[in-house]
Amino acid sequence: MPLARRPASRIRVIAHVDLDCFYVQVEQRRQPQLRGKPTAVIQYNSWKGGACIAVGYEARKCGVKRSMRGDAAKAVCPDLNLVQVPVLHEKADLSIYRDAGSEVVAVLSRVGKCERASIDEVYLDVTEAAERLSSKDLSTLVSEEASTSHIVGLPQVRWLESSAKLGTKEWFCRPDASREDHLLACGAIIIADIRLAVLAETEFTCSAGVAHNKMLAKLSSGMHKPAQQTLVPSSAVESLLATLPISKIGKLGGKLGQELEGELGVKTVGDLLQFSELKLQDMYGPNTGTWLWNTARGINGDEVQDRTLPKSHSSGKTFPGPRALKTLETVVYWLKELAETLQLRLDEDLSQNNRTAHLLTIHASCHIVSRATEAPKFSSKSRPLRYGVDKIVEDSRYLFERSLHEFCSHQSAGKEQSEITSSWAVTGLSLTASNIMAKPMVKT
Ligand code: DCP
Repeated sequence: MPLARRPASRIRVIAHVDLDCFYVQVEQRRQPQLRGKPTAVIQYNSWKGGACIAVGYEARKCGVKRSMRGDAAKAVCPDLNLVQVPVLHEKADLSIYRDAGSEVVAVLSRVGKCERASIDEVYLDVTEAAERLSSKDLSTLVSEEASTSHIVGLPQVRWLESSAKLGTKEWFCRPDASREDHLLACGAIIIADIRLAVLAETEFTCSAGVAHNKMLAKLSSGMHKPAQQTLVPSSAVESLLATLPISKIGKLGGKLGQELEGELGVKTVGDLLQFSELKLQDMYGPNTGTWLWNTARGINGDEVQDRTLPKSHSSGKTFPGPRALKTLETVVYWLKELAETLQLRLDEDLSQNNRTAHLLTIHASCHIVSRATEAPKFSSKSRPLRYGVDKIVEDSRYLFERSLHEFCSHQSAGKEQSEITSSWAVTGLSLTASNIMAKPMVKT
């Protein structure tokens, strides 16, 4: 459930930095002969050439899309270089990508509070650095990179109405800018510089959104890619949200978004503006109602968390088509493989960062063989995490069997139990360790 946090009273400058076609860039750094050539990274699974999980920008120009299998991608782009993710213990080993992400985080964290949001995404709160810069003469500080920033709604920004030819650098340096816009310009200068530092030190390009809160920063980082940045001045928020489909806001992608569409006929974020806070609270509860009211206005009080380490560790594998797991023995075999990888990462986190995880969750995708109608969702289940491969296997097996039992009971109407329990097929399995905390010091 989204949390309606009170917006900060201080003007904040927040960036969302997203690496471009990340796995492809990591592979191109490992194999420089692939640079500039159409390249895609495929999953560990050779069915129809493997699923594309990252597509380089040269390959996108040829029509290759992430949803394609390797064979289909080759058909639209015969020169495509397909690189398979590294493999360990018969499954994808993502450690090179995780480590590459950590290199980038180490550079980005120099400019402000840094939250690692995923393997290739980071939020930065650069308010303090922007405030320090704001007393300086920006005209000498706007780098070439910063002056190529995109500014949402630039032609509509009021001061430009009389002189539409003025560009980004002039917008940054104009003497009558509001304090908000001035700090945003300072943030853009800082982010452009640190993006160049990321490139110089890691060889990776990234794109960024710079705004006054996390929601707007995230929305804008993907607007101009690769290797570009986009700013959202407050004056542009209303028109930006007016046409933005609600699914573009992370927390509105699922059930809540469907309810809004079904119950209120809301399709864009701007459509929400017509409903009072009270009405939204009545329908969706006080917290979600206020969050929706705020979201419609681009208001978001979420703080950038001071976190450069991952929030959880996962180990998973897919079993598409004929590889689906159909017996408990094969599921347990794979639970052991996943548990070994998970335990390795837990050990690494403990020795490097002195952190321990406290919750184990199992997720599975399961369906009923030869059933035309949609099966109920195979529910994820959690329990306190106990360290050690054998214990993780024991606990995850227990959780899997409970979920399987629930799943099969939904199917049982009018059928023999043996027919039901023998007809399931698992196409994806993953174990996640979360609730990670610093290990308390033991007093001696
Ligand atoms: N990834 C994955 N499976 C997916 C989606 C992504 O394994 N279904 C991996 C590969 C990506 C990385 O995560 O390189 C980051 O995903 P993004 O969605 O940020 O996409 P990219 O970085 O590949 O491209 P873009 O430049 O569009 O952000």
